[in-house]
Amino acid sequence: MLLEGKKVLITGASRGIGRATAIECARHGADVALNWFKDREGMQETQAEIARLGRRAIEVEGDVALPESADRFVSYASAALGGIDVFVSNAGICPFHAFLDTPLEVFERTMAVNLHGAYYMTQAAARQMTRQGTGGALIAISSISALVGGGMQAHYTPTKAGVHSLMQSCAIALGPYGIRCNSVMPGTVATDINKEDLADPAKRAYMEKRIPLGRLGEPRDVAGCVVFLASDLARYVTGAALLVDGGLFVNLQ
Ligand code: NAD
Ligand code: RM4
Repeated sequence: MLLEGKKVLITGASRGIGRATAIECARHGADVALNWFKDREGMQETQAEIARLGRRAIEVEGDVALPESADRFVSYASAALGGIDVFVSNAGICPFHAFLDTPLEVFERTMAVNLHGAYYMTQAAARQMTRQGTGGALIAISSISALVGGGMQAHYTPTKAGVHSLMQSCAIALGPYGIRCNSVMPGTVATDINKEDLADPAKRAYMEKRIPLGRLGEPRDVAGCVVFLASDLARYVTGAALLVDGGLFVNLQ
């Protein structure tokens, strides 16, 4: 029970890594607030699973790309739960596309959701935490893609490098308030975000072969690491990044 009595807010919590993180936080004793967008059914499944664990899961709909969603989520959730201890910026999209003909809207939407959304949400959470004066933990779901490129991801990888950079700067800005800021960098985790990309058996087999631990990641593999960074076990960790990739990054040859 690493998060007993903590209040945790998570964006994009209706499915995938966000859902697994919400559930893992609840398993560790936290009450949670779920931001979600369009996917009511997924959000309700997450909520039901958390209720089964005997914890509270409140929900607030909102597109993270809109600055007003951040204030709404943070103010509503902190009022309902009685404050915030942990904020996880997870919501993200990755519409795979070749670089040379990526439509402007695809680039702009990816930036708006993944990077601008993370900034608005992180800032709103940090403002609330500093008002409370009780410290806290901010965690961004970055990616191995912050460190290495992807030929079909030139509009996506800069957003993942960007959110890690955001955590580094926030670690400095918010250290004096006792707020720790870190990134988690998942490798390739099978979720809806890459379902189509990994539907090609040759691509899937290639990815699996490149991972020293021999399998793609599961959302729960990432969730446990978020719980660690959110917990007091990581009380002297700030400005750091934790790769959660089964060894993919170091596998050159
Ligand atoms: P997913 O598609 O299963 O989940 C994404 C979640 O974000 C969904 O709940 C979706 O509804 C939500 N979302 C999308 N746009 C939103 C918006 N505008 N506002 C609010 N919520 C929104 O994918 P996932 O793999 O769980 O991705 C979660 C995060 O993990 C993303 O930031 C992604 O970049 C990152 N990541 C994923 C992988 C991977 O291999 N799956 C690897 C590294 C990093
Ligand atoms: C990740 C990484 C994975 C990809 C997902 C969509 O950041 O690049 O390999 O499948 O994004």
